[in-house]
Amino acid sequence: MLIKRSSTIKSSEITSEDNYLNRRKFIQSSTLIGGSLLSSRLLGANLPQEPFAELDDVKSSLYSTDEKINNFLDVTSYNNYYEFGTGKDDPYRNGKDFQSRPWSIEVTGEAEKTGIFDIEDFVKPYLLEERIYRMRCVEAWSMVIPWVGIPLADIIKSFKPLSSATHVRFETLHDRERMPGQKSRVLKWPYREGLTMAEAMNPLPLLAIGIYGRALPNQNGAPIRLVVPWKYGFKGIKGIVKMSFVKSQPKTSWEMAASNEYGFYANVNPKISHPRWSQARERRIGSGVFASKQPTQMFNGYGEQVAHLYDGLNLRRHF
Ligand SMILES: Nc1nc2c(c(=O)[nH]1)N[C@H]1C(S)=C(S)[C@@H](COP(=O)(O)O)O[C@H]1N2
Ligand SMILES: [Mo]
Repeated sequence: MLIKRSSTIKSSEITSEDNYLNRRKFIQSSTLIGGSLLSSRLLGANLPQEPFAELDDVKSSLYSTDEKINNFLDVTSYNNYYEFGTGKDDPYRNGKDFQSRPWSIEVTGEAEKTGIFDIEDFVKPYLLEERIYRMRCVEAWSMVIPWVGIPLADIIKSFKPLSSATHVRFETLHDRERMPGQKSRVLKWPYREGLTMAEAMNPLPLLAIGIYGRALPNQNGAPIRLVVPWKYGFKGIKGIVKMSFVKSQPKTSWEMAASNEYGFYANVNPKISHPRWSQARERRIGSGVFASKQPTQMFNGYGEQVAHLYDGLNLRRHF
């Protein structure tokens, strides 16, 4: 496996969208050779030690959008990650020296299999997928990001949750020295998020370990973070150290901070305004200062895959 240190990656390799699109074509065409992808590459995903290391054996996914992707610089310098500060470039600046190895993930609660797993063992059994998803932040901006990861449903199945489990709950690392933003009381730490079991078992949610075919940069949630493309970005918890199968709806960080503004469901919905701003439109990052905002789509455009999850649920009340 090719491992590159971030400092040895030329900016020409990572900032140009054209290069990336070429690389994507390469990935797609290489997956076609002999139709052998599934047999020969199911050997297991290798997770590199170094930030920005290239990830091997990534298959492209039918769930990807063909919308124009955001460039690497947008995706890695305009972030929300309050553990490293609340400014958009704070995670990029203050997350530089964060060490995401060694790293373990604790799995607890209502499941047959529980325990503490090293990140490498946690992801090793799975084939990596590239999923190009829209991401809509609750702050009314959006991006299109090429994630690399593992479907959450596959990982959950391997732990054999019990029928008593109604929700899955996640926690970010809690360490004020390594995550200096946790010295501020802007949120209650650790950052917490959750999904219903039905949401978690939908094919769309991804546990991402990379972007652009490379290991996740710290500011994007290294070494592993959740991506739930039909929900507001804050559901996509970063730096995950704990996954619990629980018997009731868990309290999430943003709900605890302001339950009238941020609900548990947080489904993207252009018709339900945030108390302080409209959610009808969004600014696509990178589209230019003078570009007009584009309309926000119900469920961020993923309704075909997820609308059935909410049959009979009052979305105005369960926002
Ligand atoms: N632990 C943690 N996870 C987090 C956040 C955070 O502050 N802490 N911010 C969320 C918000 S509001 C958004 S929009 C996305 C942003 O992901 P990105 O910076 O990779 O684009 O991460 C989410 N995950
Ligand atoms: Mo967000």
